[in-house]
Amino acid sequence: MIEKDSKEIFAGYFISISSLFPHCFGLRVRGGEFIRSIEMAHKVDHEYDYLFKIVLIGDSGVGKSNILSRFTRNEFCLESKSTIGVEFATRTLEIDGKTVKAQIWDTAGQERYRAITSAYYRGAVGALLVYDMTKTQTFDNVQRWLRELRDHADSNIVIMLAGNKSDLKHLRAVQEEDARVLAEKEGLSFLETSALEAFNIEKAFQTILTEIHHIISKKALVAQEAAKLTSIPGQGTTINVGDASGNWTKKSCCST
Ligand SMILES: Nc1nc2c(ncn2[C@@H]2O[C@H](COP(=O)(O)OP(=O)(O)O)[C@@H](O)[C@H]2O)c(=O)[nH]1
Ligand SMILES: [Mg+2]
Repeated sequence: MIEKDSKEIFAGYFISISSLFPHCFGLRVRGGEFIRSIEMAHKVDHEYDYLFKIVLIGDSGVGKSNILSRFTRNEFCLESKSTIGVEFATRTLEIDGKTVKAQIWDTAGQERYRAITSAYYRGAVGALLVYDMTKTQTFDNVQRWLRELRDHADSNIVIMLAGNKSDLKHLRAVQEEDARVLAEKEGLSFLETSALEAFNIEKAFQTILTEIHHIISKKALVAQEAAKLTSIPGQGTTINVGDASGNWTKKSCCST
């Protein structure tokens, strides 16, 4: 059911972007990729090993929606399109030889009113916490967003801090080193990104997804070892890669 919705949102979003925003570009920069993304939207369900929900958070205007459109459709939009709400967009990619479908959730501008509901965070196994490296205030608010994650998200959530708009070097207000120190202190991964130049966007999501995959692989291994110790020979074992809240979704058991 979720899959059907995602396709409808994906298609609707594409039409609105191309017809309403002539300032948006990137659609035909890589024609092959554009065609491929359309094909991917119509792929038969369940052609993946894992489905991971990732949430985008951070102050309004830092570039979350453009990071999402760059990653899922290779688009960038100069005009803010905060009035257009999209629940999530997806992209499927290979991680450690597994097919992973990333379901990335974007706010529809609720962050401006500090009104993101706990439903937004529910089931998320990864978060991209974005600040604007030309605006100190957005970096200062990172702590507030971390508190928000602590209050609403799973405690094992994988978090990456992203200093976006790295193309605006002459306007830099947040030093890379300061962000690196904060990330280390809080146990987060960190990258500077540019949705405009498509810099480190791919790497940011790859890093989050790989880290999540490593965590579930370890869990599966531990479960396997435990099962070996307790199972009666010849009866087979069951590997449960999910946690109590069912966050870690394996195709064969619980993604529909
Ligand atoms: N120069 C530059 N501008 C960006 C970048 N990412 C987003 N923007 C611009 O920043 C504004 C806000 O972006 P948006 O994605 O709507 O931010 P959101 O409110 O966090 O979703 C828009 O005018 C974008 O064009 C970037 O990497 N570089
Ligand atoms: Mg937005």
